[in-house]
Amino acid sequence: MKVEINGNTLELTVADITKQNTDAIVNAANGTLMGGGGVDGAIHQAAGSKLVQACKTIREQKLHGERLSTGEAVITNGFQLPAAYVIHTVGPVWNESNASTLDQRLMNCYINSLQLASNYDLSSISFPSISTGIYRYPLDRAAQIAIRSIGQYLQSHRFGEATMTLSSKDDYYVYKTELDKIINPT
Ligand code: AR6
Repeated sequence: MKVEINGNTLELTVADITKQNTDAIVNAANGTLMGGGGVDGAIHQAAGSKLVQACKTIREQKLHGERLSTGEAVITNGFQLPAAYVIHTVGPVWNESNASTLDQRLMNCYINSLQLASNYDLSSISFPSISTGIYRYPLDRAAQIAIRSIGQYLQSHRFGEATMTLSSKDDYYVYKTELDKIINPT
């Protein structure tokens, strides 16, 4: 499914994000930036070991040894990936008692990643479903935040193509439901 928003496009697809040849792919990382399971593990595996070296340099030089905060984003090359760049962001770990703060941080993941891509003059980006795997965010809630955040950004910027790259048909239909809501508000 592909929709036009203010001259930009927002697409939903079921695919392996490590195979996407957009200018950038987004990694659902953790604050250490040292790799992990899920999509993070798959991206590091496909990019090769230079990716973790680049992340180490960011930790040392840009973050002065600190972890990347939830909702923030940094950029590296894509090395062996088809995508030229990887934007690493840290989604929130779901915790029902703190939902509205976490929602804001999840929104920041999408907005900060798009902003960083724009700063690098990139015009296409692929996102995974941030926080809905190991970080256990409720899928419908995360999908609504993702679609609204990307939609808002595209509404107010000249960007290009944003793609949500989903790992299953089930996820796809949840995201499609949220995208249908912003195209045909009732
Ligand atoms: N392509 C597209 N989507 C994928 C792929 C892939 N190759 N592999 C997994 N997914 P998760 P999180 C989907 O757990 O919840 C890591 O250890 C997956 O099915 O990767 O943000 C990090 O280091 C799910 O729908 O990310 C962190 O510690 C979505 O990607 C932690 O996990 C996100 O699932 C981050 O957890």
